[in-house]
Amino acid sequence: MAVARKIKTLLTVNILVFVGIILFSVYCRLQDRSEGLVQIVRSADRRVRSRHAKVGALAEREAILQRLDHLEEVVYNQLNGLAKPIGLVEGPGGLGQGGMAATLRDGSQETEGRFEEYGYNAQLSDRISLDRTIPDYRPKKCRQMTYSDDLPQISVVFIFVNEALSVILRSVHSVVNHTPSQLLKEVILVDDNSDNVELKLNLDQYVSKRYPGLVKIVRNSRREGLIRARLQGWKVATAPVVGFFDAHVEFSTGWAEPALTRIREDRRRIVLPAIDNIKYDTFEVQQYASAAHGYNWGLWCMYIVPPQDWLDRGDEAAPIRTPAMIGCSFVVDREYFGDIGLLDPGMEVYGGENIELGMRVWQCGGSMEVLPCSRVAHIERTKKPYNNDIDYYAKRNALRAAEVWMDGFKSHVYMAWNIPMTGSAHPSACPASLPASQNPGVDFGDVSERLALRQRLKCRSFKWYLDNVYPEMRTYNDTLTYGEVRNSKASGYCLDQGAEDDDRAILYPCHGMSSQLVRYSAEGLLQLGPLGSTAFLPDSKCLVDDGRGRTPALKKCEDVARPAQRLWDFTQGGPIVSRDTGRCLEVEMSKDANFGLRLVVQRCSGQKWTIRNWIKPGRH
Ligand SMILES: [Mn+2]
Repeated sequence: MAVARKIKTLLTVNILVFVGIILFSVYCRLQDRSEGLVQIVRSADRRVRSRHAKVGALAEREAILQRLDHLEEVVYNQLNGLAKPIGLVEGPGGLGQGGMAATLRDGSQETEGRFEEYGYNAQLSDRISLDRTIPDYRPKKCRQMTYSDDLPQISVVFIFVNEALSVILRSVHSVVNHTPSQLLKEVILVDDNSDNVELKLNLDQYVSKRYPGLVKIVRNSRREGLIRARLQGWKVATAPVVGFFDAHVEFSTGWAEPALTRIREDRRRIVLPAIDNIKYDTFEVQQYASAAHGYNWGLWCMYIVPPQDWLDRGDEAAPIRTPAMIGCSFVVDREYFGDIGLLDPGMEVYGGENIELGMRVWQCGGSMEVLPCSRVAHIERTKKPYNNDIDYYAKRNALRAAEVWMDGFKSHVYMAWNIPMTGSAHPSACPASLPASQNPGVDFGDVSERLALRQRLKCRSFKWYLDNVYPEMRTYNDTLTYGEVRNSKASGYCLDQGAEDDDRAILYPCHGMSSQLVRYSAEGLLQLGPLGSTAFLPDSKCLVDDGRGRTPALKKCEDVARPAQRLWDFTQGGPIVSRDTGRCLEVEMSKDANFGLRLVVQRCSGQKWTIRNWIKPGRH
């Protein structure tokens, strides 16, 4: 209590000082030089500044009077505390200050429950001030940079569904506290139909009193998913630039100016503030290394090493070219975003839209970059909303991106997800012999509008994009067939890469997941395991008959002593024959093997193999 009283007293003293300053400024008819005033007088400040351009002395006096009016309200708010009645904390100091790790003394049952609900320690969040500071992790050089004072304004959009109120409000406080008031036009909160009642009335009342006129709330009357929620935010945004963020972020000092500068220089740039991490359990803020945002062939995003030319340049503050984005933080010219087709509204929930935007902006004449001088800390939640079905949506969304933007390379997405290329949209492209029951029929919906968009924007090929923007990606264009491989003697069992470190293929009950993905190439390689995707990940290994024992080996394809040892003849429904030894890959019954089945190379006895999917009608 004593501490609370001290803080209250301090605040009161502060406020009295501000009142003094402002009265003094009225008296002297000074120019509006309120740069140093803290954020509590911010919204009044904003009103003044928006008129700053061509005001006469009269208008200015009026603005100052207006500010005084508002100040009264601010003082009231501070003394009474808007956060306190809803169980939250405002103001400087306290737990987690400076981005330090925090803990609760009373780790109660409730903590557990809310952890489950949100994927972070919401109870701890409630006790951390909405105004806490976080470390400045910008490269040193960024702190010396100066920016033009006529940068465009930004609307900041936060999207959420069932998020802790304190976490949402900290995102809001943080962006207001760390964005120059004349640059922050508005904050838009898009609620994707949350169930939680505290996100309705409490949130409404709080922001309307705390940030009158600054914060807009948009509520979806049904759950649209985070992709369409962002589009709702974009629709109501009015500033020339829009920033889209998850509602579990905190902004670093000076995050806005470099981003707005880069966009003003070239409106076709999509700028990604660099991401640091807020730990989900302690809310400690940790610096992440400089990274670009890439993805694998399943179109799932991941951090990747920055491009070589960026590393060679040795300038930590320089923008990092990136093929795509993680998606929790991006800033874009509002009109340009509309011109290039926003996010694909035909995608569901989330996943894939972030990759699709990367492909699209590059292929259609724009660019995407991570900006190390602009930083946002983000909670990586242990649990995300819509978790149960996210694999299905990610798959479906990936196929939409593949069908529209990836030309011949779309086969890679089908391979990565082990989906036959016989989807509803392409009945003509496939051999007719695949039983319908084997086709999971992922319906990716109608992409005709997106294809028309690509035409209209006269966009480049995916090949161009890979060569110029994502050269780290491995390609598998000579693949003939893919999917799990079954032997006629052991139904229900599939070829499997087995343990990753023992270099031995096995037979295992079929599940069609990554360890059972097999690709057979035009050259004759038989590769097992997930697609290697980028050069940063290990590639799948080659099945090898080295002619010595009866056990086939799994080796890195480039490590095979004699190339012929890794080549096989394989026809659908026929044997798998080593081109080097003429032996066949077969299954042997064996009591001491797992499942009583052993994979061997031996004299051909007529066993037959089938593989699930094929791309090109070849010799099989
Ligand atoms: Mn997030």
